[in-house]
Parts: sequence; structure tokens; C-alpha cells
Amino acid sequence: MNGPAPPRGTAGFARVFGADSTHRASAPGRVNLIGDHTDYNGLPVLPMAIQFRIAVWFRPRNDATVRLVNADPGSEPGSFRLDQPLERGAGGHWLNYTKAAAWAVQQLVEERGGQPRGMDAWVDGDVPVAAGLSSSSALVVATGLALLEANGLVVERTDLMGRLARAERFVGTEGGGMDQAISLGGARGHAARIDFDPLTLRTVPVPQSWRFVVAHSGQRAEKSGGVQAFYNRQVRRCAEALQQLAPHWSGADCQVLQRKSGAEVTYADLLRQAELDPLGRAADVLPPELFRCFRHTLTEAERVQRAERALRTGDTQTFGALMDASHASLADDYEVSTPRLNALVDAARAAGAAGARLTGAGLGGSVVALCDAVSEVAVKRDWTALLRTWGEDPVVFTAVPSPGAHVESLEPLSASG
Ligand code: NG1
Repeated sequence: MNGPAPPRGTAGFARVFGADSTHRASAPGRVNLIGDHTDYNGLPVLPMAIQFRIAVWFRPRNDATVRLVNADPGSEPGSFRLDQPLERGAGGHWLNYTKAAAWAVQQLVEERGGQPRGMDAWVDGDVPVAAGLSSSSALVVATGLALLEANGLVVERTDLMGRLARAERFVGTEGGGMDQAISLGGARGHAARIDFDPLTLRTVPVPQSWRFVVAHSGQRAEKSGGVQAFYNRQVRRCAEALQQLAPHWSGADCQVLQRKSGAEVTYADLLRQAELDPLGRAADVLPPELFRCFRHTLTEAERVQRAERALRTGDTQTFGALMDASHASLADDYEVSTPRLNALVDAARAAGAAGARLTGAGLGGSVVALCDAVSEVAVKRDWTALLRTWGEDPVVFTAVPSPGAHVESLEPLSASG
């Protein structure tokens, strides 16, 4: 016998490229526990990295070409050059996410001087796709780390979180920075409270007895086409709400905010200065569709703050109630729930979960429920049954709070067997 079979990626790379991969970069997906549609408004979120990852086996090249092959035979291979402008392919194409990462690396090479180096890469992973579990950012982060390594570039983690968040907008979604930040900053056994104004991440231990159980509704939350347009419209509405409110801040308000009159007031300012009663003011000033976005945004951020405290103190009931309130706000004010997501949330509560909500951008994708060891079994059972009645092959799992992205050097194949 020659010992254990080599990992699929190592063998896959060797078969396609006729040489050994020298490194492997891997990045996790995430489940967001609370705080959706807050990040692009500079407001906090509370996600955790999960056990499913995207991995990139790679070998740096001596030229600027990047060649990529996906283990999924349905995802066609492709190549591009780092020393030429990157062109976006058709919406939703997997190579767009790798080009997004390449765009960030192009900027860095330009800032620091030097010639970009490409790589040959084999991509594989087990993060459910279009499930609201951030497979796209896991791909961006894993590819980004691989290209940084190939170019010998070292970037401080928080800086990289921001760069890769901006880079992912290459695909056409005006996303916030949650997914890239948690994929890079996740820690075993921990969730993380992430703020964006400025970008900071602090980890919070998840109590041993808490179980975050996740189900994919089977409806793809594909951020291309209609969902992307809806997402970007919500981003614009939130910005528009602030702008329409701006002329209504008085001189005294500006003093409280320590701002010159007319200077831009941010959502983060309003979260910090609740005594300004932003919701009361906005109710008088904003048209209903903007007010609902505004109300979801600020109340969701408050829930994140309270949820972080509940997580730190192990207060299951409070955390669960905040998840329920978050779901109601996402469904009623933000209008990103669907009948399936609502049915899954209801089923979780009926089976004894402390709370449940849709997670991620919504309009399909997944739900997450907070359970203990007893309700975990009941929730999984009832979700599985419900998903089967919809004709789905159930994707139901308990999320394991997992470490963030990293790169490792690989032994040559010949030396491992
Ligand atoms: P998902 O669920 O992965 O589509 C998106 C955004 C996040 C955040 C959430 C909603 C990207 C890459 N991700 O995540 O920044 O805004 O929606 O909270 O755009």
C-alpha cells in the first residue's frame, strides 16, 4: 500500500497542470447570526465562520497569467492576465469572483511596484452555493490569499478585509464588508462582532451548549440578475434616506454629533447618538419605502449590540428573541423574506428553537435557528421533513464556529506517499 490517498485537490491539480501544487489557500463560508443589511451602511454585524470552505491548490508562475480550473465539471475553466485590465464575464460566472480578487492584487502590485506573478490553480470547496452562506466571498478570499502568496505580498489582515470587500464589488453587487471580514477573521469556537466605521473585529466565544442550526431553503439567492438589482436598490435607498434627512438636523443636533452643520451624518453617528431620536424624526420626513429601510437598518444595528451582550453572557432567551425580531424586520420592513424562509423560521420555533431568522441577503438562501441539544434534533427533523415536501434534497446542518482563511505550503506528491 502507498498510504492514504492524496487529497482530491492535490491530485486534481497534478492531473490538469502536469506538476505538483506548491500551496493551498482556504477560506470559510459564514453564517450571519444577526445583523443583515447593516454592513453597507457602516453598521455592525455578528457572523461566524463555518466548517465549509473553498480551497485553492496553486503553483505560482513566472509570468502574469492566471489559469483556473474548478473541480466542479459544470464550471468551465478560464484564464486571464494580471498585467492587463480585467473584464467582467457574464453575471454569476465563477471566474468573476477570482478576477475580483485579482483586481485587489493588481492594485497592491501597482502601489508597491514590481511585476505581477500569476499562478495555476485548482479550485474546490463544499460551501453550499447561492445559499446565503457566502460561498462567493470565500472564493474571493481564497483566491486573494493565493495570489498574494504567489506575489510575495504581505498585507495586514484588517487592511485586506477592506480591500477584498471593495474588490468583490467588481462583480456588480454594492456589498458591505461582512463576508470578507469574517472569512479572514473567523476563529475556532467564536463568532465575531464586526464594525465598519472604522473596520474592527472582535471575537466572541459561542457557549458550548448553543447550537446554531442552518437549513438551505432550496431557493437560490443568486446575486446576479434580479436579486443583484434588488440588493443594489436597497443600498441606494438607505443612502437616499440619510440624504433626505440631512437638512432636518438642527445646529443643536450637529453639536451633539460634534459635526459642522451640513457635514455628512452617518448611520453609525445615529446609532451612537440615540438621544437624537432618529426614528421619530425620520417618520415625519421620509416617504414610507425609505422610512422602512431606515427603520430596519437602525433597529437591526441595535439588535446586534444587544445580541453581542446576550452571546457574551450566554443569555439564550434574549438572543433568540432578538433573532425573531430581526426576521420580522427583514420580512416586513426590508421585504427580503420569502414564504419558504418564513415557513422554516416558524417550524424552528414550533420545534423548540429559542429563535430563528433568515440569514444573509435573503430572497432565498438559508435560515438559522438557535437551539439546545434537544431542540437541535427536533428542528433538524422538522426542517428535513418540510424540505422534502418541497421536493428538495435537504441541506440541514449545525454550524461549527471555525477558523478563518489561511495559506499553507504543501509537500510534493512524491514525498507524501
Ligand atoms: P450574501 O448573503 O452572501 O449574499 C450579502 C452581502 C453582505 C451583506 C448581506 C446582507 C456581498 C458579498 N455580501 O451577503 O455584505 O450585505 O448580503 O446582510 O455582497
